[in-house]
Amino acid sequence: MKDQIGSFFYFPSINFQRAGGGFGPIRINNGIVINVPFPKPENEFDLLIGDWYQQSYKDVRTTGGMGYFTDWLLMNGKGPFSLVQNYESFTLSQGKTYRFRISNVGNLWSINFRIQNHKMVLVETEGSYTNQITLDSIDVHVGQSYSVLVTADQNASDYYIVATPKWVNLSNPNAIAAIGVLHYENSNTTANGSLPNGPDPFDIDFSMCQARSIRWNLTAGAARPNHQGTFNVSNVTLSQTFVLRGSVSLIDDAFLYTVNNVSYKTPSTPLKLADHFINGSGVYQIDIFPIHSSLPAAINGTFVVSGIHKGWLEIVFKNDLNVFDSWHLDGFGFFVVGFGLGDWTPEARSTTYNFYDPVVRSTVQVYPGGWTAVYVYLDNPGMWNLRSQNLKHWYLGQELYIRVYDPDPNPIKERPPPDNLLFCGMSLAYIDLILVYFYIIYWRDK
Ligand SMILES: [Cu+2]
Repeated sequence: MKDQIGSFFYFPSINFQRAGGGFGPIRINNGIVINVPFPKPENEFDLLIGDWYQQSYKDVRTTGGMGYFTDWLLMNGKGPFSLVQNYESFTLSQGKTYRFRISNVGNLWSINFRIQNHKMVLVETEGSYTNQITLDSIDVHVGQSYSVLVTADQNASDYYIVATPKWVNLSNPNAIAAIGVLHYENSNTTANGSLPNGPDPFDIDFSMCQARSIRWNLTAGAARPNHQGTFNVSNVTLSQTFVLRGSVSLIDDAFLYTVNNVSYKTPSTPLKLADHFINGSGVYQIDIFPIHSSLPAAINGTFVVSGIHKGWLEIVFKNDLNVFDSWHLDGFGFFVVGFGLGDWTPEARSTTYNFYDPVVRSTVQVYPGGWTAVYVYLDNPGMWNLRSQNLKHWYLGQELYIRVYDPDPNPIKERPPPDNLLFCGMSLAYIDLILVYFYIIYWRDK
C-alpha cells in the first residue's frame, strides 16, 4: 500500500464474476504524518455504482456478454428510490462536509453522477489528490474511482443522488437511473421534484473537457514524505511507445475483442511460471506481435511484450469501437497526458499533451473513435496485465501482458516462486491421494 493513498475497489478477475456482484470498496488512508489537502470530513461514504444484468452472470458469460445487455444501474447493490423500498440512503448533518468515494463497478456503461441541488468538490482519484474543482456532475467510467466532498449547505430536506448511463440510446436516460437519497438528519421531507439532469449522454466535448480539467495537485502530500509533484513527466525521455488499438473481429466464427488484431489466448501454464522455469518456451513468444500497428487479419495469440525496466513508456490507446472503453494496467499508475478524437499522430505530443500536471491514476477512459495517451514509469519488475476494464471486452480477449525484467534477483523487488509451487494446477483429488498415502505409511510404521 506504499504509494497509493485513496479510493479503489476489488473484484475477482476471472470467470466473469465481477458481473455477479463480486466487488467491494478499498480505502487506503494517509499515514498520520502526511497532511491531507482538505479538512477532515465529518464522515466518509463508499458508493459503488454499476450496470447490472437482469440474467445470471453464468448465463451471460457463456457468450462473454455477446447478445446480452445490461438493463439496470444499481447503487451499492440496491435498486432506485422510485422502485424499491430498500434504496441507498446517506444521513448528513446540516452544515457539515462529507467525503463520497464513488466507483464505477459496472460491466459496460460509463456513468454520470450528480446530487440534486448540491455541488461536489473533486479531491482525489485512484490514489492521487487532484486539483480541487467544483462540479455539478462527474463522469465515472468503468473501473474508475473518485472522491468528492459534499457540504450539507441546503435547506433541511432529502435530495436525490443520481447516476445515469452515458452513450446509451434512451429517450429518457433518467428512466433507468440509479437513485439514492441524501437525507438531512433534521429533514421531514422526502426527496421530490424532478431528477437533476446531467449533460447529454452523447456530448463527448463535455466529457473530454471535464477529463482534461482533472489534474494532479502538485503540492499535495503523497504517501512518501515528498509531495506528489516531485515525480512528474515534464522532463522525461521516452524509452518506448506502444500504439494499441482496441477493436472487435470475427475469429473462427466467434466475435472476439482484440488489441492490434490479437485476441488474447490464456495459456494453460501461467505466464509467470513459464517465464521463470522455461523462458516462456512453448507457452508464449515474447515480442512477436506488433505494438505500433495492427496485424493484417485478426488472430488469437498469447500477447506478451517487453517493457524496459526503469524506462518511461508512452502508451496510446485507440478505440475503434462505438462505445466507451477503459484501460487498466496492473502494477503501475498512468500519467494521463492527453485525450483526442480521430487519429493519433506524434504531433499530438506538442499540440495536445499536458506534461505539466497530468493526473496519475490506475484506469483511463478512451472515447468512442478516439485515443488516450499515458506515460508509465516501469520501475516495478514483473509480468503485468494490461487490459480493457470493460468486462465484455476483457473477457473476450482485449488484454496483453508487459514483461518488465530486472536481472537483479533481490527478493524485495520480486519474490521468487514458493517451494510448494509444483502443487499448482494439481487437482485437489490428487493432493488428497498423496495425503492418504502418507497417512497409511504413518500408521503402518507405528
Ligand atoms: Cu490492477
